[in-house]
Amino acid sequence: MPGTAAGITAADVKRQAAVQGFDLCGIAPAAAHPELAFLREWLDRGYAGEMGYMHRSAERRMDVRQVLPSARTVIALGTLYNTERPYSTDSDDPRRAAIARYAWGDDYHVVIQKRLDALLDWLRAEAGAGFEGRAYVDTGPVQERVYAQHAGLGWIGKNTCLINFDAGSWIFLSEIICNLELDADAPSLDQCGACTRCLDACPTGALVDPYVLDSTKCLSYLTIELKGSIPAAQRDTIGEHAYGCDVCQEVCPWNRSSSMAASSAGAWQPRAGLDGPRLVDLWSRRDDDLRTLLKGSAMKRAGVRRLRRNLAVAIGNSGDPAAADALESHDEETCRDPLVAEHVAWAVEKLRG
Ligand code: B12
Ligand code: SF4
Ligand code: SF4
Repeated sequence: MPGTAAGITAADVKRQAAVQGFDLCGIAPAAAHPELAFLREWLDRGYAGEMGYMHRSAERRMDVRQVLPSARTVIALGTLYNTERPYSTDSDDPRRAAIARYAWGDDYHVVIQKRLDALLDWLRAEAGAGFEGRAYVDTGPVQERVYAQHAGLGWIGKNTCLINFDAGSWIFLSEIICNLELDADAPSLDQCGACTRCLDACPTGALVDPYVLDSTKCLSYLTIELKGSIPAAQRDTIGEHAYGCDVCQEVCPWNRSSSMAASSAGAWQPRAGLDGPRLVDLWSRRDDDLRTLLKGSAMKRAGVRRLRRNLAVAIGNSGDPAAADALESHDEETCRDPLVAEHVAWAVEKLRG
């Protein structure tokens, strides 16, 4: 096998990963890990909601050897993204937007893909002819948390997030699947114990059982992935969440003193305008202005139209009757979009009672 012939060791790969800016690196075998099989039942129960791509790529997600038949190893990589900013659960002002921590700064897909490409180039050069590899950061049909757990990066907690013993769970995952034979790390062991804080704190009951998340109830899904109307019965539960949700991680004891991003702190600092903004201030910005704000950020996934849909619901939940005027009077193209207008009407009615 080319990797061993070239003499690359797991220690070499880890050193080079650190050079490229990765905070964590571990090696998992490309094997039939038992947790991979949970995906089928999860999909059958309808927990993926409208995320059709999860169904379409299910076979490949069950085993990376479906993605790269020659795969022997998954090099699992972690990038910390925590910054010195308060948690959403520390705020008692429902007029302020809760925006998920991972989305405050630059788009992690772009930042991390550059590092992955550099690591892949290094592997290709060191391993020589015969090397095969694929690099993904949330972009491929891979159950990233399972391989990260088997590579020793952390365990999959009851909130379903990958938690590192020292660094907590504010970690972006990425990986290189390749045909090198490298010494694998020991898998991480579950440290959740008897704790159930995440299940108790989830505002929607989306964690239907320990380790099982129903996306159709999750605020991250409802505010980011769902393209159409947010079901009326679920709008109250959105609270002030304008984009994503961090509650089940914020309450986790392993994040009480979680490590700050070191290698790339600048990239994850909140952009001006996304640092605890008032809901009404975000709503009152012009479409062009919002497009500029989202450019180069992970939030562009939802786009301005869906952001306005979410803001309308969150403003409706803010209990601030004065905000109803702001909702009705702001006249931008995306405010007139039927999807947005319908959520505005719901919010105005709720605020004026
Ligand atoms: C689809 C998806 C979502 C969906 C579904 C989430 C989910 N839990 O599956 C939605 C839109 C809800 C979502 C939300 C978020 N996501 Co997301 N998401 C993904 C994606 C693309 C696939 C995840 C997947 O395969 N789900 C399938 C189900 C079956 O997996 P699972 O729920 O994790 O369940 C596992 C275990 O819990 C276990 N299991 C399942 N059932 C059972 C039963 C028992 C008894 C046991 C013991 C175990 C067990 O097996 C499963 C193994 O895969 C990954 C990227 C990737 N390609 O992996 C990112 C990813 C998981 N997301 C990520 C992030 C950051 C988030 C959010 C924090 C964003 C936010 N702030 O709003 C939230 C967190 C919500 C949460 N608590 O998970 C990161 C997580 C990093 C980390 N440290 O864990 C990832 C890895 C992206 C990345 N490259 O960094 N996400
Ligand atoms: S992200 Fe929010 S809504 Fe989703 S499971 Fe965690 S606490 Fe619940
Ligand atoms: S809050 Fe408790 S149960 Fe949930 S993931 Fe963290 S340690 Fe595990």
